[in-house]
Order: sequence, then C-alpha cells, then structure tokens
Amino acid sequence: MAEMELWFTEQQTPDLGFTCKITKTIYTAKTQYQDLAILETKQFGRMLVLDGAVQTTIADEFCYHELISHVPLFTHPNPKKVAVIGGGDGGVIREILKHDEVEKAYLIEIDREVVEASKKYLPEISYALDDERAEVIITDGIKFVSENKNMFDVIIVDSTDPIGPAVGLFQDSFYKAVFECLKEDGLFVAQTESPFYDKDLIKNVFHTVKSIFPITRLYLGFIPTYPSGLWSFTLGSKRYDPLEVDISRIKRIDTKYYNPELHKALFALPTFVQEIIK
Ligand code: AG3
Repeated sequence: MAEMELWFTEQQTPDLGFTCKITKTIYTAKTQYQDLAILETKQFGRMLVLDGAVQTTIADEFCYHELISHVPLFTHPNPKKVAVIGGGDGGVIREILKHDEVEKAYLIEIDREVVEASKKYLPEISYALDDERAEVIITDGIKFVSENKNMFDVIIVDSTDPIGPAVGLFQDSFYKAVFECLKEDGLFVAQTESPFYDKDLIKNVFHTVKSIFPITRLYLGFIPTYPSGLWSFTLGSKRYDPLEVDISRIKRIDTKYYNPELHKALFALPTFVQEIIK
C-alpha cells in the first residue's frame, strides 16, 4: 500500500495557501497564548508554526534572523546591551551574540512554551539561549519596555503577525515605550510583514515610528517561507543612520545572507514599496 502523504497549509491570505509535505509531526501544544506546532517538512526541514503561521524553518531561518539582527547591530557603533522582544526560538539571540562587543542579550518572550519547544526540537536555532551572555525573561514585552527606561543600545522586535498575542507590538504606545527604553543614542528594528500583502500596516508603522524617532528607515529581505517571500523591517533610530555607516569598518562575521555590501543596498526600495511609505 502506498504511504499516506501529509501536507501542512498556511493560509497566507483568504485566497492563497502555502503547502509543504510533512514527514512527521514532532510536537503540538495549545499554550496559554497560541497553538504551537513543530513539523518535519521535506522541503525546509523542521518548522515552527504558531497559530497556523510559519515562524521559522531550519532551511531559511538564516535569511530572517541575520537581517533583523545585523542591520541594527552594525548601525550602532558600540552595542553592549541588546533586547529581543518575542523571538522565543532564539535565532535572533544567536545572531546578536556573533557581535563580540555585546555584553548582554535579553530575550523577552511572553510564551515560555515557545522557548522550551525550540530548545528541545530546534537546537540549531536556539542553542545560544544557553550562552552566559544571554538571559531569557518570560514576560509581556509591552510591560517590559514600559517599565524599563534608558536601558538598551538596540531593541529588536521579533514578533508574530499583528493578530493574537502580538497585536500590541504594532501600536503607537509600544513604539513610544521602545523609544523611552532605549539609551539616548539607541535604535530599534521591528519585523513589519510583507510589502505585497500588508501595505496598510507598513504605512502605519512607518509613519508612527517617524513621528517618534528622528531617523526612520525601511529595508527589505527575501524569506522563502513567509507570505510573498518579500519581507519588510522598520528601523527607528535616535542618532545613527544605517545609510551613513562606513561599511569598510564592518567586521566580517559568519553569515549566509548579510554582508557589508548589502548593508545599505537593503534600503534601496522597489518603486511600489517607496509608494507605501510616501
Ligand atoms: N517572526 C515573524 C514571523 C512572521 C511570519 N508570518 C507568517 N508566516 N504569516 C518569526 C520569528 C522567528 N524568530
């Protein structure tokens, strides 16, 4: 008898699905905040899924984790204290710790079960959570940034889509709190979804950040498993402009996507994306 085939579909839009063949369901749980699944896919290796949305896979996680980390960290001349809001899989922490000058990287994650499942089933992504420079704090990121002032050089917002537990991470009051939580020359980056499907969101976030931070920039990357593949990141900065970085001074670190030549090129936007943030 032929083996039964199992397929997982993320419904990326009401009218479009992204489907992968599954060789094994490694783990599923209903946590306090969301549905969690770790699947073994044929195409991308292990995959973390939250509320039906692909968060990361072994094959393409480097694209997202490098882009959201190295752009801000190489824009700040001396990032010592860094916080990640969300990102319970630990991929961003792993990239941050490639920077020797970072003394401490905090992971502020609301859902303990995401951290635990990632540690157990996605060690390639999560291993740096055990580093002595990393500290995991299980709490609401919104509460954390509101309660801490003038504390970080860089904040990276590695959230899920703006539905469910992450809604508040896309609101004006959160970006204001991020501003206060940063040191006087601090900067932050947030993942801000697909320029193809989420134009209104990108527009709103960009203009909100622009009304709070002296420097606001949008950059793009390619993440194969995310809706449309084309993904945006919004950067707000108090002093340092990513476009003013002297790229000859960027240290070579071990990366597969990011490199110094890309640093400024990532900010060159297709015309339809320029239109979104006009
Ligand atoms: N955070 C962004 C995931 C967004 C994906 N959206 C979707 N598949 N609809 C990823 C967390 C990785 N550390």
